[in-house]
Amino acid sequence: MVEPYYLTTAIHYPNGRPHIGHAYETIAADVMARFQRLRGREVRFQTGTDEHGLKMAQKARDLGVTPRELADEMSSYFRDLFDKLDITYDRFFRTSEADHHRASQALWQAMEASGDLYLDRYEGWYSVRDEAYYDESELVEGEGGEKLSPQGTPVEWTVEESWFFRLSRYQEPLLELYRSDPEFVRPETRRNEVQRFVEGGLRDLSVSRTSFDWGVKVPGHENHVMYVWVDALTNYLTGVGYPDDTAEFRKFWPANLHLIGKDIVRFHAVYWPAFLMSAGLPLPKAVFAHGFLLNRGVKESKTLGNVTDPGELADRYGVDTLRYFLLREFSFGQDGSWSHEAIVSRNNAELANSFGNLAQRVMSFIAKNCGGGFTAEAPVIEADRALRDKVARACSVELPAAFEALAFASGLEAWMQAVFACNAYVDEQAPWALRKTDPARMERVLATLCGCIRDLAVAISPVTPRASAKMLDALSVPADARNFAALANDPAMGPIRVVNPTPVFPRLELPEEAAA
Ligand code: ME8
Repeated sequence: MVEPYYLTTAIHYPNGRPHIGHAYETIAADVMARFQRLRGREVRFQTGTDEHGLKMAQKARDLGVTPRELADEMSSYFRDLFDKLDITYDRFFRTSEADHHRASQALWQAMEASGDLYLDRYEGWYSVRDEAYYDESELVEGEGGEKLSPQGTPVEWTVEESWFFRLSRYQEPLLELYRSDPEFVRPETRRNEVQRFVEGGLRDLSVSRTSFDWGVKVPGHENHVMYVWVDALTNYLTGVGYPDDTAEFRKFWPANLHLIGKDIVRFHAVYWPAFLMSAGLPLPKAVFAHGFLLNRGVKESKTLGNVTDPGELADRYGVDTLRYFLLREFSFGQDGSWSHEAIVSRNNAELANSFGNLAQRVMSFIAKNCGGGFTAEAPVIEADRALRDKVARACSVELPAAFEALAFASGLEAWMQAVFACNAYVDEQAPWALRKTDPARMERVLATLCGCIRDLAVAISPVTPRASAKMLDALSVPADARNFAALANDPAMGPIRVVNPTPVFPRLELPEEAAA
């Protein structure tokens, strides 16, 4: 039986255009989705936009449009961006869609049936920017003495009739969850953070609002809309058919992975499992929080004028290069700082000069000098075997183990070491010189290299899907042989046939404004 694999990104606030952090998270999730498909799993991959809440309502009011108009326009920019970045989502989720309202109300009713919801009055601090309630003790002081959330955003005192969720009941069950399943929240720093927060005691959570109406209505109390995080988190259930489609739901729920950023761990690792426990639903298997991307060490913001359009980066440097850079440059789970120089030098050193050049030199030589193909007859010698073993280990063992653990950068490092080994082998074996002296040995060397290039192109294909597809086309590798099982079944790769090889990783120049 094919094992299903369900993964999600956070759903993004469409109160503005997408930024590089959105691209980073969604690319990482797409790499994971493609990687799992390559392993033969049946993948369900969901991303989308989180359209309700006060932040959206206020932004729409400022712009003089309705929240729905704002959501429709901005959500389309996210979708366009993800299409441009070759994101293979199965559903682009929008929380304003009708099935989602029904699902959120069903989850609400399940929590109500457990006796976990009650009506009261909320008095406390709220940050519209974070869409989060904070305890007085969590607030910090701003430069002008004003109160700020721990994320540095403004907070306002809020007094409102509200439904409450009995979060306090779930303190022990949550602590037990973190103890019994250390993989539930990763990386470890985030797990420790969450555990400390829960150990500090949990207060019941305000889960509805009455001061605005842009949201999912509370069943039976139509003057209340659900707190935006209640419906936002429910998207993970709606997307696999909750509450109706039980076959699909049973297949994909619980999710294997919620991939999110480090600022929203509390919602995913405290509130979300508590809601699910209350509703009697299974918990997701893992929540992984990645770090934040900075622009030359500085957070991008409109006031600083350093906001980058990720679509422009993709146009300028190529989608594959951007995807590779984002996963290769930073250790996943930690913050990272990007720059134009870093993208260009990573591309040139690794993709263009090392992998691209290797593939193009070998394949264009075969196209020109070997009539496009041959079957190598000369014996395999120790140097050939050693290279094939190293490349197979990197591509079929080391990279997959690292990707499975979301350690993308170290998986790519193992892959890069294999590319370097191929280039060293070309220098040592000098196949071009063998053309006159020992053509049979030349064919064996070239065949060894073609097998390695195939493995390398398949293994890297979740990260650089376009370039890998072109290389594998040129190597005449059938579509159904571009996966890990095929590499294992056919390690030697039989007859060589090369068709129209073209360079897939051009060298890049630093744009003038970045070089200045
Ligand atoms: O938090 N670098 O939406 P969002 C890396 N709607 N990741 C970043 C980032 C940066 N500079 N800035 C933001 C929300 N992110 C909610 C989620 S899920 C049920 C609801 C990440 O648009 C952030 O951590 O503010 C989050 O995972 C995602 O982008 C969407 O952020």
